Amino acid sequence: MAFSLTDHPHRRYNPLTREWVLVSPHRTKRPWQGQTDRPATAERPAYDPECYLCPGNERAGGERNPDYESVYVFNNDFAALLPDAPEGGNSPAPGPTPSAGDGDAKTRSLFCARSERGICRVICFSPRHDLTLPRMEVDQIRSVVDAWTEQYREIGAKEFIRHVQIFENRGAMMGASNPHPHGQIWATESIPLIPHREIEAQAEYMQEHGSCLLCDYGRSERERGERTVVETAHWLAVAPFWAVWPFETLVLPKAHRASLLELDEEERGDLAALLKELTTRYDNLFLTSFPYSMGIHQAPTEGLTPDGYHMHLHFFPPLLRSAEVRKHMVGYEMLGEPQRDITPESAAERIRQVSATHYLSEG
Ligand code: H2U
Ligand code: ZN
Repeated sequence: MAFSLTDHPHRRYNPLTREWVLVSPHRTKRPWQGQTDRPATAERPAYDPECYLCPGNERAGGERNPDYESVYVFNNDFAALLPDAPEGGNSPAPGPTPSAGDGDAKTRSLFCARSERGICRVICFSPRHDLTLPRMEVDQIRSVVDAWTEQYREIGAKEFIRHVQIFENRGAMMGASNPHPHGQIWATESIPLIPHREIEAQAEYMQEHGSCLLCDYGRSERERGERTVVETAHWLAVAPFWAVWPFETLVLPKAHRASLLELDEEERGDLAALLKELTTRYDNLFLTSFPYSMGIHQAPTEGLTPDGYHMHLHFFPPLLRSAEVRKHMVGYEMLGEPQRDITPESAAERIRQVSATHYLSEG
């Protein structure tokens, strides 16, 4: 019997993080039936007097939100990182001027720590409490894209910030504390683990092949088409070959861009349109407000842009079979490596099959 990616257990390699995922496609031989029942939707009010993100309301920290009308950004009242954390620790400081650090090498290797300065902000996508990205107009999503761009520029310009992580945690299942549409920004003086790996992998690919990893990958996914989920004039969303989460997607600009700052007008508008379509399809998959963690990976904001660096967005949704049944990363996945049953190819097909019009606005 000849090995095939659709029938036999195998491992796939993620060239961005250099991790492997175990794929067990033989466990999913039953056909996809789709979901036919409409869920009971508990509609939320456009304004909730109890919500700490709604316009005009008081936040838990005591400050009051202005009567904002589009996007609103504020410093997180319970920030995980602080700009004025005292410097110290026994490991070398990150960046261009490492200091030696205290203690002998053996102690440092066993009990290594370093202070970390940073900034945390919250970004409300809309004054409307009842909306989500897929239910917002493309113009309003475009304002969110512009705000992300402006925040990356402004926070990235601070002398002690090297990395700006913009993300959205959506849904109680993902730990979002409030249904009001919002995201977060955590910016740090070091480059965190996952972006760091991706930067190195992209730079080494560029050295080895003389071209950009994600330019090459995006081009060949567009030729193959089997993992494409949404394609617009300037953007591509695919279920990556190495996806870990059942309906994970990777969103790429077709042109080589290191950050949101390099996008032109059309590319920005087009990103908003792609985000609307992708998140609408996600909602339609299980007729639910699809939970996910989404984040934008961009070039470090200090020093030269690393060789071959190509910005992108990751969507990591936890759902597996329905609005209630999620994938758990436990057992073998905690101890060995991640595993999935449904292949990224069939996940992409399912996302393509559902409507691009939101189920709540269909007649
Ligand atoms: P999550 O829904 O992803 O938890 O994000 C909400 C953030 O809002 C969270 O980081 C902050 C929390 O610290 N927050 C405030 O800054 N002010 C408040 O009044 C409540 C919550
Ligand atoms: Zn609200």
